[in-house]
Amino acid sequence: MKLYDLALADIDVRPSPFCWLAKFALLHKGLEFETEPLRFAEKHNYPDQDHGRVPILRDGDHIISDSANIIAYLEKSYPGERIVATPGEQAAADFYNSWVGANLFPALGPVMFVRVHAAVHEDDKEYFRSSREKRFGQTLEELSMTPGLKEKAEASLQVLSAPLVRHKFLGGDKPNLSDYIVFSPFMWQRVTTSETFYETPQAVGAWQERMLDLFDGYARKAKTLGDKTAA
Ligand SMILES: N[C@@H](CCC(=O)N[C@@H](CS)C(=O)NCC(=O)O)C(=O)O
Repeated sequence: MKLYDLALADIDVRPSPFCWLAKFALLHKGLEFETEPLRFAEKHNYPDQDHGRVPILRDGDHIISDSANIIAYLEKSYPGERIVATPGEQAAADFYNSWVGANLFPALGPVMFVRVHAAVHEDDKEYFRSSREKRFGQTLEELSMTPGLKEKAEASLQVLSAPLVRHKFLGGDKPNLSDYIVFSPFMWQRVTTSETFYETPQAVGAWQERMLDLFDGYARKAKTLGDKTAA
């Protein structure tokens, strides 16, 4: 199996939160896979030309685009360990997905885009800047100066700490789809910058460490920008 994964100028640095979600799903299933780095401007190399986004999974003759479709495909094709086992777990994952979109991405994104831009390949810089500036109606630099981002992040993480004070994972005793949905944006931040923008509640920090340790430390070993030692 091959997962097409977004790469920065250093092709071993893989920031995409949606690609991280797909990688966690594959790891949870215990499936062997390799990743194929793709840069933004390499649309001609994307296996699903109509989609133009990653993650994309190739499994034999099957090509599946979009992280949600990839997860549904894996659950259907590889029963084994469920990523989401019950309708109740799915309902919780749907809530966390909505919370990430409404709270976490808006708090992290404005700070991240300018840093991602600095780290993309030269051929990607114009595309990345113009696509994001068109989407948000501001320059990347203006976005990064959005007032109140620290407070927004900290208020969001207070909400997240509530379940994590009482449970090891959002899935309870073990991680499930909710954990992967929420942790993937933090991987976007981790691989792109080591700067600290906000205070992390203790329960959230401890959960993040547990997430980094999963699957033989797969996420912890991921190469980060400025990281000369990681695999
Ligand atoms: N809904 C899609 C979103 C995928 C997505 O937005 N991927 C971004 C990387 S995080 C991408 O491929 N961007 C390429 C581009 O902006 O041209 C999913 O869940 O897979």
